[in-house]
Amino acid sequence: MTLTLLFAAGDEALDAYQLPLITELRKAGLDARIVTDAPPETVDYILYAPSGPLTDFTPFTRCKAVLSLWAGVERIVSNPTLTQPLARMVDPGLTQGMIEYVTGHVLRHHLGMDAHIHARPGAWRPIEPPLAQERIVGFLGLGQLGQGCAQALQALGFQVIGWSSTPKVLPGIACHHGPEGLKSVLQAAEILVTLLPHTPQTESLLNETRLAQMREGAVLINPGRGALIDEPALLDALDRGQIAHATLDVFRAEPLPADHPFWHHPRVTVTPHIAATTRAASAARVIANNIARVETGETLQHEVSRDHGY
Ligand code: NDP
Ligand code: OXD
Repeated sequence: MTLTLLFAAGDEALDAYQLPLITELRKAGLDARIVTDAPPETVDYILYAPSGPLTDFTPFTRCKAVLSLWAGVERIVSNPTLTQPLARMVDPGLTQGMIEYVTGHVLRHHLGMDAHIHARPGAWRPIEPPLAQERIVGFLGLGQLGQGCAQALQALGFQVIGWSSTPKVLPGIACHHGPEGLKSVLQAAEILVTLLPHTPQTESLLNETRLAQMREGAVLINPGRGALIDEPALLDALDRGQIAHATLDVFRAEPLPADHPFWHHPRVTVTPHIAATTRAASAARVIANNIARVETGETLQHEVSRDHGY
C-alpha cells in the first residue's frame, strides 16, 4: 500500500525537500507519495515545521507519527490536538552546522579577534591570547547539539564543562547536573554556550540571579532559544560589563524587531537564527529511515517526551 506523507512545512521547504525525500524513501524501500493536501483520514505521516500551515492535528486519525523538521519543538509539543507520537529532528547536517557556528564564535572571543578587526590603522597592539587549554568553555545543554559542540571544543584543547538535566559521563568533559551543578558551570565558564530547549523549566533560566553568578567579563553565546534569557537582565549585565559580550542567534520575537536594543548594543552580536539549519539531504535520510522503522514495527527514533517538553 502506498503511504501518504503530508508535507506541512511550507512551500519553500518543499522545494528543498521533495527530491531528497523521494530519493531516500525509495532507498529505504518505502512506497510513498508526498502531498501538501489530502483528506486528513488518509494521511500516514506528517512532516511538520512551525512555518507550515498545520495547527489542528485532530482529524489525522490514521497518522502514525508527526516528524518535525526542526530540532526545537516548543511550538508544537504542547498543542492539545496533537495525540500522535512526535519525533524531533536529529540531523547530522544540522549538528555539523551547529558545531561550526559555536566553534567559530568561541574562537572569535577566545582569540580576541575583534580587537584586530576593528583596530585603528597604525595601532600595533600585540596581545597574546591564552591557549585553548587555559580557557574554560561551559555548555548549558549536553544533548545532540551541546555534546557535539562540547566534544569539538574539547578536541581543540579547551577545558570544557557542561550541565544537563540528567547526570552524564562524557570523556574529557566535566559534566554537572542539578541546581548546584548549574551554579558551578556558571561560576567557572569564561565562555558560556546555551544549547537548551525552551520548556517551562528553562524559561528565563538566565535571569538576573544566574547572570550575576557568571564570571565577571564572561562571554555568552546563545544559539538555543531566545526565551532562555531574561532580556532586561542581560542588557543590564552587558551595560555593567559583567557580561563582556553576548552573541545571540535566537530571540523571543523573530525576526528581531528593528528597534530592539540588542541591534545597537556595542556588546551584542546578532545573528538571524542561522546557527544551524536542518539540511534537506541528510534530514530526508533520517525521516525515511524513521518511517521505515515504524513501518516494520520498530520504535520511532528521537521521540519527544510530552512530560519533559523536548
Ligand atoms: P536535545 O534534546 O538533544 O538536548 C537538550 C539538552 O538540554 C539535554 O542535554 C537535556 O538534558 C538538557 N536539558 C533540557 N532541559 C533541561 C533542564 N531543565 N535542566 C538542565 N538541562 C536540561 O536537543 P538538541 O541538542 O538537539 O537541541 C537543543 C536546542 O537547540 C533545541 O531545542 C533548539 O531550541 C536549539 N536549536 C537551535 C538552532 C539554531 O539554528 N539556532 C538549530 C537547532 C536547534 P538531558 O540530556 O539530561 O535530557
Ligand atoms: C531548530 C531550529 O530547532 O532551527 O531546528 O532552531
